[in-house]
Parts: sequence; C-alpha cells; structure tokens
Amino acid sequence: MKLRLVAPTVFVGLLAALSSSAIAQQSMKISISIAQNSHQGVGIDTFAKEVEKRTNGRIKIQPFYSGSLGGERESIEAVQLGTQELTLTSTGPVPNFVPETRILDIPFLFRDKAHAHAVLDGPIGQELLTKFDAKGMKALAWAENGVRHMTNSRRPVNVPEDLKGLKMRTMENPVHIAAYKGFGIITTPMAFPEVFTALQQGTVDGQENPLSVIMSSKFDQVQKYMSLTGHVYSPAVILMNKAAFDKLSPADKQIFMDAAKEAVKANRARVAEDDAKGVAELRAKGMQIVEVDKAKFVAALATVNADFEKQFGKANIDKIRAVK
Ligand code: EAX
Repeated sequence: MKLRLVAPTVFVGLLAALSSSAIAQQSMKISISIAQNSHQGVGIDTFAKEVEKRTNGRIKIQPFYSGSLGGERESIEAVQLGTQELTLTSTGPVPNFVPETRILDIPFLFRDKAHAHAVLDGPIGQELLTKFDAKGMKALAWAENGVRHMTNSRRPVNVPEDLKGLKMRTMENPVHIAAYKGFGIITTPMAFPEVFTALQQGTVDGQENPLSVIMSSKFDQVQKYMSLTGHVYSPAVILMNKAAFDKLSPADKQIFMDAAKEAVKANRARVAEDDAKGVAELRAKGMQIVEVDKAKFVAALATVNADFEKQFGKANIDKIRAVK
C-alpha cells in the first residue's frame, strides 16, 4: 500500500533528476581578479548569460569575482592547465605566457580607445589572438580594461619628475616595468588581489589603473592623488582552455565566440560609462585630481621608447600607430 503511494513520487523525482541532468550537462568556471560590480564583472556576467541562453541551459558558466580563484597570472595558469575553463584578464601577466602580446602594452601606443579597438578588432589583433593556441589556450576575444592613470598617497604628480622615487605597484608586465623605471618610479610588481592592502599599509605609495578599476576597487579610500596620465591602454582578453574549446561541437564553438562578442560589447560600454563619470565621482569621494600635460610624459619616455623600437621592431610599432 505504502509502496504504491511512494513509487509515483520517486518516479517523478527520478524523471526530474534525469531531465535536469540532461539540461545542465556541463558547468564551466570563468574568473576575474576584480569586483563583480565592474566593467569586467559586466563582461563575464554577459558571457555567462549568453552561453546559457544560446545553449538552452546545456552549458552553465559559473562566474568567480575578486580574485577568489587567484590573481590574473594564476587564472591564466589554471586555464592553461584546464583546472579552470575560462578567465577574463588584463594583458598584465599575459606576455609571460604569450610574448608576442608585449607590444600592446607599450605606453602611449594608442591615440585613444577607438584606435585600440580598431587595432584589436582588426587584422593585427586577430592575428595576435591565434598566438595563444600554441600555449594551450583559445583566445575568444579582446576585451577592455581601459586607459590607465596614476594614483598615489604622497604628492600631486604634475610633471614626470614628480614620479621620481615614488614606490608604485605595477602589474607583472615586463613592458610596464621597463617604462615606469624610465619615469624614475621604484617598481614593485604585485598580483592585483594584494594591491588594496599594500596601498593601505603603505608598502607602496601608489599604483596605476583605469578609472573602472580604481572605482570598483575603492582605491579612493587609500589614495589621495590621481594624475590623468593616460599613460597606457590596457587591453583585456577572454581566454579558454584549448582542449575544452576543441571539445565543443562546431555550433557550440560559434556560440562561445558570439557570447564573447556580446561580453566585449557590454564590457566596453561600461568602460565608456566609467570614463565619462569617473573623474567627478572620484573627486566627490575626496581624491585630488591632477590634469597633466601628456606631451611631457611622452617625452620623458624617449629613451625607453627607442629601446622598445629595437625590441619589437619599429615597423611593427608603426603599423599599429598607422591604423585609423
Ligand atoms: O584587470 O592588475 C591590474 O592592475 C589590472 O588592471 C586589474 O587587475 C584589472
């Protein structure tokens, strides 16, 4: 008697379990090193939403924020190994994996974001994306971190000479480190999740990042001065473990590429929003904002730039500069 009552329930339960496992066949992780409420958070949330929608829930993307799976270098390593399928990362630590990308992080290379988009979305950028293949990664798309500005807790930086002797956290990026040394900065490479505490405790005087990162990381709480140096455009990239990508059906591969495109659209739109309101917002939070004569900062890097031309080939740099 009891059995007859229980059996249908068990049966229905079993059916539900079966069909839900048929729907959610696969789950993948994607990470960023900064907060969810950011240009990168919007990017990976959009990616997750689009993949789930376009696969009718067959593939679920789980987003992880604030470096909870590690900093950017660690995330790239995890993607390479396949312990994590996806990450969205700035190009900070990328040259340590794909040296060809170093050229993108040269200071004052891009005139503005539109120029950067034209290069990254055009033949030069698309060719660079293929360089990740040999390193066990499929680069789905270039995304955006933004135009970087300098902040510190010591003094207003009006001219390049004011940077001399400042101890600044840099990304683990060889091109940035060389350039900032050229300014006379004492460079301290550090993974992003450690930066807030390092600024708070005075381990370093300053750091440099786009307005989007400065705002979403609340650096205004630990940094008094910001100079609008716009010294380098910081690309980001959506990376996937190559084997995991190769395992997808052709239709799903297309879905991942299309979802990445949507993610980049949302990510760049948020950067545009942040850049439009960032200065006013950070000023309202008490930061002292310094407008600088950019030409002086460009001039201060003349020697370093001559060095980059030798390293990367003047023709290659000129090719990027010439993109309209
Ligand atoms: O990707 O490490 C950095 O300064 C990056 O700009 C930040 O983590 C966002």
